[in-house]
Amino acid sequence: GPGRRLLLSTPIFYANGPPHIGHLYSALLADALLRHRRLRPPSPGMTPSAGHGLKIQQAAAAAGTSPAELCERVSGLFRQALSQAGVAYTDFTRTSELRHQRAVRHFWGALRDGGVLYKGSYEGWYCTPEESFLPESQLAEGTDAQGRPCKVSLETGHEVHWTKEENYMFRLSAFRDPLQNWLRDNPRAIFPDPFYQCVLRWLDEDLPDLSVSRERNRLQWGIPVPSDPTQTIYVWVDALVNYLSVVGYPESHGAWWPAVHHVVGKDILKFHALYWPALLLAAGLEPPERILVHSHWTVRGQKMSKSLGNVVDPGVCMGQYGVDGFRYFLLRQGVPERDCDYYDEKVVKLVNSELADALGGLLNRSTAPSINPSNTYPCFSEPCFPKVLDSREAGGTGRACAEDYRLVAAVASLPVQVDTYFEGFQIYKALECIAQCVRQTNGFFQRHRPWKLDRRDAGEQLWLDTILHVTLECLRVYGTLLQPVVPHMADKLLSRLAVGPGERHLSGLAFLARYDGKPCPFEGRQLGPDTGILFHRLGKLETMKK
Ligand code: ME8
Repeated sequence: GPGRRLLLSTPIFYANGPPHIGHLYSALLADALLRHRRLRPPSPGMTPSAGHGLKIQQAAAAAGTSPAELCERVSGLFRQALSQAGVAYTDFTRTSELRHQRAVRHFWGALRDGGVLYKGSYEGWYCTPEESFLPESQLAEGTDAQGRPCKVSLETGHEVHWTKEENYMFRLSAFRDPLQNWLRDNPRAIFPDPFYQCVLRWLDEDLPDLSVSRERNRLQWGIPVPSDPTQTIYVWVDALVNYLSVVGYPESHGAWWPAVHHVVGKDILKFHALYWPALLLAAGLEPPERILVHSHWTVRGQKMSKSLGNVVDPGVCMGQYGVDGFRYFLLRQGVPERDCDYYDEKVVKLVNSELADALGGLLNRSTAPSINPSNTYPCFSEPCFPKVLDSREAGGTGRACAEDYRLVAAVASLPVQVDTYFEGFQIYKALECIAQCVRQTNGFFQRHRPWKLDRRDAGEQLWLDTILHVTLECLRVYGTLLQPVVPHMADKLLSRLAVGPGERHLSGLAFLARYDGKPCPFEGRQLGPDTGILFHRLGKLETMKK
């Protein structure tokens, strides 16, 4: 239930290159989920870090620096991008931290004591960018950097190398039944459903044992195997245990574990949905409560890659579209079930129409001095908008029409709808519903032409104030619900409506209380100062980019 402890994590991004919009997307999903939870009674959360492994060791060598120096610099870039984006993480962990290394050594000990490790000679095709041995079925013919034919990974196209070494192996093959049982008992453990089905299919296929260490002479950048310094612990075991070290494993994780939700990209689903739960079970712990999976961002139809030179820098985007504009775009357009395509024109079009015109325009029009000269939260008049549709044609005093009642019903049910979508990891649907309600409210305002009403006429004034009251009540709901996605903009909106810091929770929302015959705490209140346009319309791209 709400208010209970929950650890929300993002992947522990590799520190071998700067952040891009895909990384930011993962972090924003986690951030919005967490912020949404906080709209209900309070609870904490965590986020990212950097890493160990061959991939980083090689990236450092290529950059003519040490792995430690590279990690330091790149993790700084991640931290900076996340802070700029307003990702409100409570913990930014790095695998280089002492608490983490202690946790990994302890975890290794638990695996060893559980009898699930054995030493074996391992031979196979190794793909360094994926930090994995790949079976023949995962290979294809390709070419290396010099254009010579070579074997490559079917999935990522990266070159693989024949590698033979002594490794510690983890008896993954023994965990098919436990994993199947876990998934059968927890049909929502992996979300959205297509990914759950995908993991079930994997479990029907081969489940070979997993190599969980590397020879020290090949990989120095990592944690040595306790009691066997010739071996380094496999980077994925190291990285995954980070989720435990951050909650105080091995001493105090009990307060959290397994109340953890991992947000991950589909590229690392196998590590999180097969290896990680199996390793946890082997170490005497429960699998994570939920794994929330999202697909990838492509750029103008292409995979983002350094070699194509099309990597989109989130810092540049936030500079161009504003932090909130960019957050809104990624969360409104990103659909976890499928890959989404990024291009600049799409961002401009979306934020201009939904944030600047629809939402900003509505606030602007309904609080303009010409229409609300006293700058107060206007009063609701029950006879103008009786609880039951009572049109003037039918002899009643009500001025509201059937569409207005539909608007009120839609906004009244919006918080529950949004809550359901957040719970179901469908933030984009929550935002779509809000955008739909904003459009309906604009329709309501437009339809009744409040600017044509005359304040000197007592009857017209009551109706004018009622229109404004309903509009501001709608805006108050949108501002409250949008806080997890566009925190700065929502704050600006709510401050303008004089909604205090303690009145921004979902519990006390009480939309249109007067309509239900209850007092409205906002009526008659002085509105907050006009601090300017809610969201500045973005100009043509050419002029912005110059
Ligand atoms: O895999 N679209 O780190 P990593 C959306 N260190 N999200 C994307 C993306 C894209 N095009 N590209 C990357 C690692 N991501 C390991 C994780 S966790 C114990 C260890 C996001 O830096 C997505 O979340 O390669 C993906 O899973 C993650 O970045 C991979 O980050």
